[in-house]
Formats: sequence, structure tokens, C-alpha cells
Amino acid sequence: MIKRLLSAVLAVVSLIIITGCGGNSQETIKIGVAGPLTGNQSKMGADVLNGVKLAVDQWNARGGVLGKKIEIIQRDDEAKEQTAKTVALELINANVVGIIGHFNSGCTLPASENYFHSGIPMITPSATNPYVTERKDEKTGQTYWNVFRVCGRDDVQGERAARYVMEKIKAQRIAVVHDKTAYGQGLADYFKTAVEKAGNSEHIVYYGGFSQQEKNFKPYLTTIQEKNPEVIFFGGMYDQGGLFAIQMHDMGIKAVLVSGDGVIDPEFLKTAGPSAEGSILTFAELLPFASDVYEKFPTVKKFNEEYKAKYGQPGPYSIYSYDAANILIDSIQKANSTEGKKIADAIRNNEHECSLGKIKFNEKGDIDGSFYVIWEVKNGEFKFVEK
Ligand code: ABU
Repeated sequence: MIKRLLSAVLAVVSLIIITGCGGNSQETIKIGVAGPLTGNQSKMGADVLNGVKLAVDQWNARGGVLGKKIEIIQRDDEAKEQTAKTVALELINANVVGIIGHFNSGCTLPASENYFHSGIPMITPSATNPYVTERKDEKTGQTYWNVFRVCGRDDVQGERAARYVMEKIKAQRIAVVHDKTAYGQGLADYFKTAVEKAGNSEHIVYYGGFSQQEKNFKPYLTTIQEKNPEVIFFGGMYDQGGLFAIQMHDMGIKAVLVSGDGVIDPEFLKTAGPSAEGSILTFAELLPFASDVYEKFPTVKKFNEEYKAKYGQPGPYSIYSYDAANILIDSIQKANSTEGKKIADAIRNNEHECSLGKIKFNEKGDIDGSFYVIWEVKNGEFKFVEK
């Protein structure tokens, strides 16, 4: 009888250990990372994943968090909205306690709904479309308390680019193109609205979009060329931006190419070569691979050295995903819990010491003090122009 009782107790104890019933059940603390790990934007997807890996390795070397090792569950959303919804469900089923991602605004917007309904906090390093943090849940009318971003917003970014184009380039004839995505079209529209507000709508001589798969821009550029613009604003990503710059150059179009954070990547320079010269781009002041900038900021320099030793040259958003991962893990520690609401409260209610400086979130989940500066491609490098 005693033997049977002992066996039963042992079986229950084993079950508790295996299934993890009774409190914080997982053997590791899992965090999800989602972005474009394959396809045309896989370089930026890898930048983000590597930033998270660096942060997690450092935490694990110090013993992990809440006495457990941290495990990364990575998923490829292929920069596609529908795949993003699918991988969001996979990450939720994998019991992640927080998400770093998604990379693209067009993926972050739909996936964040799934994370919201599952009570999982997410910090995107890079999704700049304003609606990521502005909208309310359609079913419940609640704000998305679980959504944060460490990057800026395209309403601010588009306005900054427009101000430079109007005040410094003093352009009277402006073409606006975009890739029809939440990011590309969103940014192009904010730029266009700011131009129209500052001057008048006659400045915009062309407005149009193409698919994210498009590689031949010459039909669009032929129409644009007839309008003789001084500036072409490109709302899209570095892969298409590089091809666009080459084809502008090939057709003898002298307009200044102006774009945003999706294009400011060494891959754009590599693809476009000399055709990139003179391009104007918006990004934060801390562009981690611009040596004249990061040398001035010891925490960025330290990040660069640690990242380079493992993964080579950081991309524009590597440091943002590194900081996002550190904020998430530190907030798990501060909350002393893996419960989503408690982690989100710790993210929102603390000021975070990061490589990019101090980060504090507002009620919406945006960083305080989002701003953009002007960069220019000079002699094959991104050079700071003005705040
Ligand atoms: N912010 C540029 C790339 C990511 C996105 O917002 O779609």
C-alpha cells in the first residue's frame, strides 16, 4: 500500500516537473523575435535578430532572468501581413512571454492584435507607422496596452523630410512614389501632406505606387521625367530604393532622391553605387554605422564593438532591437513575473538605461522625444547634414 502511495506521489511530482504546473511553468523564459528572415528584406531581419541574440547571450552569461535561462523563439514573417498573423499564433502557442518585433509596420499592425488578445507585450524596434501605437482594438475598444516601440514615427519623419525639401532644397516640383505598404505609403503620405501644408498642392507633380515585388521602375520614371521634378520622394525599403536610384541615374534624371529610415542601410549604397550620391535620408541622429557619430557616444561604440565581434557590421536597427530586448528582459526582472500585464507596466513605468541613451515610454507606447535628422550620401557614406 505504502509502495503504491509512494509511486503515485512520485508520478505527480514528475508530472509537475515535466509539465511545469504550479507557478512559473517553463524551464526557460521564452521571448519571440519576428521579422523578415528570408526574402528581399532579410538583411534587416537578420540585423534585428542578431541584436536580440547579443542581448540574450549577455543576460544568459549573467545567469538569465528570474533564475532561468532565456530562450529565443524566432519566426520569419517574410515581410508579409498574412504570414505575420500565422507566426504570431505560432509564437503565442510557443508560450513566449514577450515579443521583439515585428520589423515591418505592415506586419506589426496585424500581429499586434493577436498579441493583445493573448496579453503578450511586444516592443518593435523599427515599425514606424503611427497607427502601431495610435489605434484601439476594434473588438473591445481598449487601447493596445501591450504595444511599444523604441523607434520614431513616420508622421514626424515625413514632416522632417518635407521641411528640408521645402526650406533647404527649395523644391517647387516634387514627385512622390511609394511601395503601397503601411510603411512606404504611410511615410510618402505624411511627407506629401507636410509639403502641401507648407506650400501648396501644386508642388506635388506626381504621386503613385508600385508593388513591393517591382524591379523595373522605368515606366514610372518615364512619366515622372516628363514632369521634370527637382525632388523624388521614395517611400519604401533599401532593396527597391537601390534599384530605383540606379534607374534614375541611367535615365539621366537629376532630381534629388529623398527617402527615409527604410533605405538608410549599407545595402542601399552597395546596390546603387555612385547612383546613391547626393541622396537625402531621414533617420535618428544615432546612426550606429556612421563612424563620425557613434565615436561620440560611448554606449553606442561599446554596442558596435560587441556586435561586430559576433555578427559584423550592425544595420540601422540592430541597436534598436538590442535595446528593445534589454528593456523587455529587464522589465521581466523588475516585474518579478512573466505575466504580460505586469511586464507591460514595468516597461511603461520605468526609465530604461539603454545603448541609445535613456528611454522612457509615454502612455501610447511611443518613446518620448522621437525626432529625425537629415543624412546625405557623400563619397559612398552616410554623412550627417543637420538636425
Ligand atoms: N521603418 C522602416 C521599416 C520598418 C517599417 O516600419 O515597415
